[in-house]
Amino acid sequence: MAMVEVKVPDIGDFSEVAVIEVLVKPGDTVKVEQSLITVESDKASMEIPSSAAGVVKELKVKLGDKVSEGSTVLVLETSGASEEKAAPAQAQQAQAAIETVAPAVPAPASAPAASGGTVEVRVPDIGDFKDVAVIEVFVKPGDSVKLEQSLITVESDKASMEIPSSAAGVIKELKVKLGDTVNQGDLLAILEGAGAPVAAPAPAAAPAAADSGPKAAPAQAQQAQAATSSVATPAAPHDPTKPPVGLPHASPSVRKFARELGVPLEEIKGSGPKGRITQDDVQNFTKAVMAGEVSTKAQAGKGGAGGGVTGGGELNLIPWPKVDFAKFGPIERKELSRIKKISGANLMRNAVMIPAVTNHDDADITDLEAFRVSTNKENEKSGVKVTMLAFLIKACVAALKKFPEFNSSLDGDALVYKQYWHIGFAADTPNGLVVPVIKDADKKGVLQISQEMGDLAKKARDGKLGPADMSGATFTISSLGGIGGRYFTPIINAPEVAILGVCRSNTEPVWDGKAFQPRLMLPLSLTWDHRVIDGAAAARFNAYLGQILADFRRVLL
Ligand code: CAO
Repeated sequence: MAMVEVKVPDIGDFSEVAVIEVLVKPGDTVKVEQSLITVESDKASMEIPSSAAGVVKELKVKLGDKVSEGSTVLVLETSGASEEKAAPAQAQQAQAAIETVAPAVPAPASAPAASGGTVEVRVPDIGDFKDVAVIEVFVKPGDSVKLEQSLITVESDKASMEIPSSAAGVIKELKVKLGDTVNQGDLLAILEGAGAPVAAPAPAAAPAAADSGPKAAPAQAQQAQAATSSVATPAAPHDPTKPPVGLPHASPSVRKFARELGVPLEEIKGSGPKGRITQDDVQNFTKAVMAGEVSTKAQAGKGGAGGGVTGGGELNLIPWPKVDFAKFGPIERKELSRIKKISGANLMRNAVMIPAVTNHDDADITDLEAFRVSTNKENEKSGVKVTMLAFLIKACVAALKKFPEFNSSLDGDALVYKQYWHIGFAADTPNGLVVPVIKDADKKGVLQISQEMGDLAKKARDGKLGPADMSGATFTISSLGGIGGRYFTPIINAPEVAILGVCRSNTEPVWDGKAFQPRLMLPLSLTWDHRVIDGAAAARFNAYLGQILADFRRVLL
């Protein structure tokens, strides 16, 4: 047994290229010449083969790393015998790569065509690649192309490469089509317009992963713009539950396109020759995923397609409707405020993740409101106005003490019961909703709570609340009483487990057993997390709250 470091061989001018695929992992047994990683520059991608056989002990690169010739890819544990062969094998492999991409004769420049102002673009020196098939055509007559823009992809049984334009201009005539075979010097296109012919870039071929020998391509290819090796294995039909067969067969530009979209290439069935994945395949796959017609392997693992939550996984929602509103009438677009962006994300999470239920009830606050009004009259000079919300905070503290799970938070499989009672209240501000917190509401009187609430509400409206003013709440009240409404379903402010919504009180006829009496009734809406609280407990909480509000002396009990 011996350890062998497998290094990136001479890959010509391709230095500091990004690792875009890691094809093996520690513990894997690899053969000589088996592809280990794929690297990609902005022009080309190639697979780096192993120079020895053995078991992968340690990976020295990860996705996104940049490597150059000589960078260690991994450490292999080899048997003694194969280790001895490893060095020559490695050398040979490196040699193969050198021969494939080493610098050599510059490719011919584009030749001005006979007619004035046009330029002929021909297949440059592509080494040993003879009669290679055109498998992709990226341009069409009328297209403007830049110097070095890929025009076509050609493919042999070992490698594929994109052929760049040797000049900039507009394509007047395209001389090749899909399925044609081309050789060095063949006319690809006639360009006209802007670009003068420039010393041409020529394509380089990288060694195919499966290319076993130094026969790949001679050195001339160095100036090549685009080279890619790919294992010519047809992509498997899409079945996210099955591991992909072979590596995705796609050109560098398609790989890049897929990577930008986050599309798993190995899950796409290629429609091109030999199962090659085209840009259209990637687009169609993306559309199918977005429409919920297929799911990716990642989605299948989490629950799959099919609308809704399956297998305990995440929501698989259809895309948000995209409407051009301006088609229907004048519009004005305004960015959401910072507060709205932040609170929106929180509300979204809480609405989606909490199995929330809302109980509606009414509390008779006839006497309490009379008491509040008289207290405010007595305290007129103090400047502190006692609000119904302050009474509600105090009443809620009493209910939370009686039903402690309403003052708790979920922590994995445990409930954390808090021994403090900090009550948040939703405050409407010009910039959006904020929730300042009255700390230790159990230790404060209604007057003090009213005063603090007034101060915090002003701070909120002035946009001066700090994080400390808004953190630590154990329960929240959202009061729309000053505005109106009957009932609503507030969203729990996680990690709290319940929230009380309050609407405007109304004088209503209430049957006292003998007759209808006019009573001031306060609508209450309690939303609770069903993972923590049961419906019966919620009904009891509301009933108890109603009793306290009906007779505030109960707070003292
Ligand atoms: N029933 C009847 N009248 C009520 C009432 C109720 N439940 N609650 C308040 N009122 C009255 C008040 O007595 C006051 O009347 P006066 O001016 O005659 O005294 C008036 O309505 C205005 O009250 P207010 O809303 O300014 O004061 P508040 O203490 O009730 O509330 C605050 C303060 C900061 C909570 C409130 O201004 C606010 O921002 N509310 C909106 C909260 C919100 O947007 N919630 C929805 C969140 S979505 O989940």
